[in-house]
Parts: sequence; structure tokens; C-alpha cells
Amino acid sequence: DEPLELHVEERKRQHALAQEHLKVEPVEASVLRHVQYTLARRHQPLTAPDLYLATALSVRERLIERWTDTQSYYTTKDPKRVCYLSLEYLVGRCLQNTIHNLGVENEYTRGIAALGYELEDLAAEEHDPALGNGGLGRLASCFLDSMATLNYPAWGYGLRYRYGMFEQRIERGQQREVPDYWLQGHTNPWEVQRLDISYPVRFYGHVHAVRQGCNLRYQWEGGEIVKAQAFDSPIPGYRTRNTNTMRLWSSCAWDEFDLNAFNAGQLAAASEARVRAESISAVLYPNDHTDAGKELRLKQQFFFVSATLQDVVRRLKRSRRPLAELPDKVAIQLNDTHPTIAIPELMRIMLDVEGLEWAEAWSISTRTFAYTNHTILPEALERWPVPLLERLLPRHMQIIYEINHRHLQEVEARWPHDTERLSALSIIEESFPKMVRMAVLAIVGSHSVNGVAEIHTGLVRTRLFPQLADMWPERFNNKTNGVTPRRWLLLANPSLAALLTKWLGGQGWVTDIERLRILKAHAANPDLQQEWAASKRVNKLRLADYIQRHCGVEVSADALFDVHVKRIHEYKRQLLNILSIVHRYNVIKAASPEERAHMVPHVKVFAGKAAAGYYLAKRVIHLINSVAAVVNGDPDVGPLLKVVFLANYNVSLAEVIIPASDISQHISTAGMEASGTSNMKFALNGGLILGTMDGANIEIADAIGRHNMFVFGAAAEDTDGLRREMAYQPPPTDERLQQVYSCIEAGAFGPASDFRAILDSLQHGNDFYLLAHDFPSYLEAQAEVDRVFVNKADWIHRSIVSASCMGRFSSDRTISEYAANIWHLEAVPCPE
Ligand code: H2P
Repeated sequence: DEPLELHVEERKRQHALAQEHLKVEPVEASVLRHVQYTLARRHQPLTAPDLYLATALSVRERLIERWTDTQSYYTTKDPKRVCYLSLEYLVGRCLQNTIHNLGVENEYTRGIAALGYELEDLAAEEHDPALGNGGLGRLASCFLDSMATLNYPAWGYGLRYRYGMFEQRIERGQQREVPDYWLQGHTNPWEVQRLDISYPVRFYGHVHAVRQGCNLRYQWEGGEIVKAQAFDSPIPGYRTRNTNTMRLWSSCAWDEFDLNAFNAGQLAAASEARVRAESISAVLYPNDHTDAGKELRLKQQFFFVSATLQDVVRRLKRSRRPLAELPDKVAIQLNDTHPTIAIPELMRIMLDVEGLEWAEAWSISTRTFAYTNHTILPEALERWPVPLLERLLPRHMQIIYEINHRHLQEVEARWPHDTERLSALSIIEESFPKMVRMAVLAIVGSHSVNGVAEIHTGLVRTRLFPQLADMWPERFNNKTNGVTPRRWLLLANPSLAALLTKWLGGQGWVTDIERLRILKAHAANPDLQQEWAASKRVNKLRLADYIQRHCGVEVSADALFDVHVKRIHEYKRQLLNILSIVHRYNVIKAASPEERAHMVPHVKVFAGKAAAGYYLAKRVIHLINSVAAVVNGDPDVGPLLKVVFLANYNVSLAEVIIPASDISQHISTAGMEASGTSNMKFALNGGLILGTMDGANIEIADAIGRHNMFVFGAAAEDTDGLRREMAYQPPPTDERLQQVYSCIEAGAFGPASDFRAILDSLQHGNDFYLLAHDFPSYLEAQAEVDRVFVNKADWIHRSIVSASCMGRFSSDRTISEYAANIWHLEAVPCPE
């Protein structure tokens, strides 16, 4: 045998050779090499999709170079790492993000131009993977970008859904869901299939007790085994060598094919297990879908968590460390309750596989896990039926009972005979059937519980889990969300990015948006104002072009662009917005030519998906499109009002919409939106906010000055009282709102029956979301928007001030706080 060192030396030499090669090979040559040898399309004409793929493969080589270096550096240094467990990621397109983070944009822009294409056009060929529902998934991707940029040794773990969030089409004004087979038609150049990394994951089966000395040990046996196969996506930091890993698990059969069944002539049965196994990572669940496919969803959660923990434990063992050191080497962040089953699974591994005693295992586990809560909406607080858990994960159910038993003993010791407290604090809800409250399990089993904005954390403490906060006040903390300035400013808004680089004397702002504050002092500078307005115009023209191409509606960039984009949900109140638009339409129709001459023309932009089973949300989409059809087709209204609904909202579309907004709406019923993150993106791009005092709007108002925002509506602390009053004595409906109802009922926007459910929810329901209550103050705030908009200098001044005061809302700040206060993590910069 040759000595090992020889191999190492030889590999070093090859590596240096490869690096030299990369350095000298011009971009064109590298891209064409991939066209010829990877895609094997030497004799065909060059098409944009081919060229995109070849470009991506060329960039990928540089990415992989950094990634493998980083990973082996981490292995040598063996620092503490963080594992971010999330069932959702909204990554967005990768090509330009990677090029920018690697700092090779000039080379690639020139190289691609030499081949006769524009880099941006090629970038648009990339399919935008939608492995998430909304803010929660996008936050996870912003976090991964920040962790890499800040050189934290971090892993993002998740599921590689074959079908992500559905593709939304609008047909006859209504949403139609089409499967989003994002992997179809091409290889995904941004992932590496790790055939060397896979784990078995068990379901069902039974628990077997064995006596060991005077102890009983439990073994989980039988059932069904599924294989978790790793797919890695390198996550590059911005202008740093550090390149982290997002590891997504894909499910497949442990035994590909049942040859015995096949030989016995049972053709379908032969591949049955494969089909069942593959269904686990087949589809992403929409988050407002409460009932469907409960068992499959729980299977997804356990599948992803089990593979992840096996991976974590394997890594710890590779570095020859005992499990007792786990909390010193790994922090695990649970993104919402979705991965909470990780707590009993880690306990099972430590107790049943590694033979630790309960007390030690529990101490290791709680010091490792931390949990983030993202909502106080009851529909999103997961509860799993005990019978389902007993069947699917019998050992875990036993462990959950044991955790609960010990936890309740502690409660009893501190508050003797307080049965009310006991039942509030129990992990098990004594209903029929009994349910496991995953959020309570997550809090009991973690050392940190955080909300995502100040007001939200307050509500988590006081309204959602007051008894738990009472028991462990030190566990609860706030980490206000943030967004990455790389994707949401540098990439999405090239004209504003260029302006900032010029006025701030360099690109330092990209990793430190606090620097934008310098601009505040120059907000009245006419040169800055003029350039600022010009940049906004470029973005508005880009969106106007998109609207023209996709909706066939012509809009003027002189109009006020008023944007409302996010998941369609009653609490986010797209309905309130469209009702106010009907009112605006009524006002325009009744106005004299002189009055019309003074009106501000508006373009109302909506986008967002409604969960497939969410009836009312889908009716709201229908209403928006029906109003749009009438308004846009009314020549009498002309350019004063245009309404568009842009189909299939996703990260890429957000990148076009956000930089173009004059106003964006964040108008949730106060107390219901945990944070919101698009509000941050809009403000950072110089859009003004029309919003309620909810979520992060409150902190944004503090940062930029409340007078630079248009605020309306009930305060969070008043909503309960208002609902009670309303139920006792319904107040009279605002006349303008009544007129809006009458128009809809009279069929102005199509058969009233189409919107009956919506009207009923407002008029005969309890108006839980307080639309009627907030309507007058909403109109007032809109009138104020119009008054300010006509004064261009004042408007731009506010726009500059808002953007320049958004420093706090970078996900770099958020991640630094998680690292310092929850994960206790050091940065590990990989040497160049
Ligand atoms: C949720 C909350 C938002 C929050 C986001 C990230 C679940 O996202 O509702 O208020 O900003 O998580 O913490 P969303 O509604 O956008 O799907």
C-alpha cells in the first residue's frame, strides 16, 4: 500500500492545477466547454435555456471550489455549528445571486455579452423553486444567506419536495392550481446529489422492552423503513470564501424493487413500497390547510428530522466526541413547530441507541434545541392526535408521555394543587382524541423560545403561553426578523444599488446597511432627490412592462403604484383593500372633470396565492379580478385607476414588484401578523408603507419616524374589546362602505352570488378581522397618501429617509443576535 501522505500530496497538486485552470479559463470558454461536453450540444444552435444551464454549470465550478474548501476547513477546525431545521425554503433564482456573492459579475456580464446574450435574460431562464408558502420560508433563505456572509458554520436542513408550492394561474378571474414540477426538463445545477449520504428512517412498528441489569431498555422495531437521500446546495456568502450547505432530504424506497413479488407475478405490488416511500417528499403542504393528509404531513416532519439528527450525530462521532458534548458543538434551531418531533427523536437516540440515562439525555437535548414561533393564529399551532402518533411513532409517543409526566411533576412541585395551571401547561390536551400540543413540547424541550418582532414576542408571552412564560421567563426572547440586502436590494434593484454605491463611496453598504443612514442628512439634496426619483422610475417602467406583457393592461409610470403582495388570507385583509378600491371607483365615477383633474392616478397591484382549500381567500381573488376587469375596461375612468392581479407570486416576481412600489400595504388586523418581512423589503427600496400598528410595522415606524408612514386602524390591545362591543351592539355601517356592499350586491362586478360568502362574512358574520371598524381610518390614511404624493419633493424626502433608516432590518443583524444570544456561535472565516 502507498503511504496516505502521497495521496494527499497528489490531491493538493491536482487541486492547485484545477484552480490555475479556473483562473486562466475565460468565461466564454468555460461556458462553451459546458455546452459542448456537459450538455453535448456542440452541433445545435445556441438557445437561451442551454446557455443559461452552461453558464450556471460554469459558475458552479467556482462555487463548488469554495464549498469543498469551506467544508474541509470546518472539519479541521471542528467549531460549534448551527443546524437550522425548516420544512420550507424559498430560495429564489440562484445564478445572479451566486455571481454577485462570488464577485464575478463583471467577468460574467462581459463573457455572456461576448456570446451575444445579456446575463439578465439568461438568468430569467432559471426556474424559481417554490419550496415554501410565504414569509416563513423566505426568512429561512434570508437567514442562510446571512449565516454564510457572516462566516458562521451553519447547515440548513429541509425537504426536497418534488412538487413545491403550486403554480397559480388565473382563469376567468379565479385561481387555478397547477402542479409545480420544478425539477422537470433539466438538471438542477445548484444541487449536488450525495449518493454517499443516506439514512434509514423507520415508521410504524412496535416497541420492545429488554431488561439490562436492573434497567429496562426500549427498542423500536419492525414497521417500514424508508431511505433519506441527501441533496446539497452550496450557499455562498457575499464576498467571503465561506460557502455553507443547505441539505434537503429526498425519500426513496430502502429496497428499490421487490424482486420476489415481481417474480411471483405481482407487478404492482413490486413497486408499491417505492411509490409509498417516494410520496413522503412529493409535495409541500400549504400552510392554511388544516385537515388534509395529516398522516403524510407528520411523516414528512419525522422523515426530515430523523435523517437530520442521524447526520448530526454521525458528524459528532466522526470528530470522536461523546454525545455529552453535543450542546457545545451543535445548536439546533426549530423553525416553527414543524420539526418539533426532533426533541423526542433525539431523546430516543440517546436513551435507546446510545444508552444514556434520562437526566443526562434531557439536559443535552434542552441545551441543544431552540424554538422560533412565527404566529399566534390558532390554525397554525400544530396538534397531533395521540392515536396517530402511537401508530406511526410508538416509541416517540412513550417518550412524549414521559417528558410530560416529569414536566407536570415540576409544575406540581412549584404550584401545588393548581389543576388549571396543570392542564394549561400539559403537553397533552385532554380532548377526544387526545392531542399532542407541539408548541408546548417545543417550549418544554428547548432552552430558548423566540418571537419574530417585539409585539409578537409580547403576545407569545402574554396571550399564547402565559403560564409557560411564568414558569421560565428567561427562556422567552425576541429576535426581530430581517431581510438580506443582497437579494432584496443589490440584486432586485440595480439602479438604487448603483446610486447607493455612488453616494456612499463604495459597496460597503451591502454587508452593512446601517451605512445608508448617512443619506438621511442629504434627503433634501436636489441632486440626490433627482437621482432617487430617476431610479424609482426605472423600476416602475420595468414593472409597467411586466404588467403590460402579463395582463395586457397599460399603466403609466406617473401614477402612484400601490402594491399589496403576500399570501391571501383574511387576516392580511386584501379584502379591505379591494373594498376601498371599489369606493375609489365610485368616487371617480361621481367626480366632475375639475375634481378629476386633481385626483392622483393609482395603479393597484395585487399578487399572492390562496391555499387550495381556503374558500374565502379564493373568493377574494375572484373579487379582485372582477373589479379589475370592470375598472380597467371603463374608458370613463381612464388612467385614474388601474387594478391588476399578477399571477403566481414568487420570489422572482417579488424582485420585480418591490423596487417599483410607491406605497405598499401591510394592513393586517392589529395583533395578527407576527412580523411581516416584505414591509422591510419595500421600505428598504424606498417605498412608503400604508399599514396598521402590527408586527414589525411598529418597529419600522420607530426606526424611520411614524410621520414617514401612513398608519391607521385599531390598536392590538383594543381588538378584543372591539369584538365584544360589536357582538353586543353592532355599530352602524359607514355609508361609503354600505355603498360598496350595494354595488357588489347589485352585480356591478358579476353575479352577486359569486361574492355572497364574502359579504356574509362581513355583514352577518362577526367581522372578526375588523374591516368595517378600520374602513373609515383606512380611507383617511389613503387621502393623506394622495395629498403627500402630489408634493414630489416631500414624497422623495420621505422615501429617502425611510430607506436610510432601515439598518436594523438586515437579516445580518438578526442572525448576529441569534448567534450571540441563542446559539453561542463564533464566526469561522475560511482563509482565501
Ligand atoms: C409567517 C408570519 C409572518 C412572519 C413570517 C416570518 C408565518 O409568514 O405570518 O408575520 O413575518 O412568518 O417570521 P407568512 O404569513 O408570510 O407566511
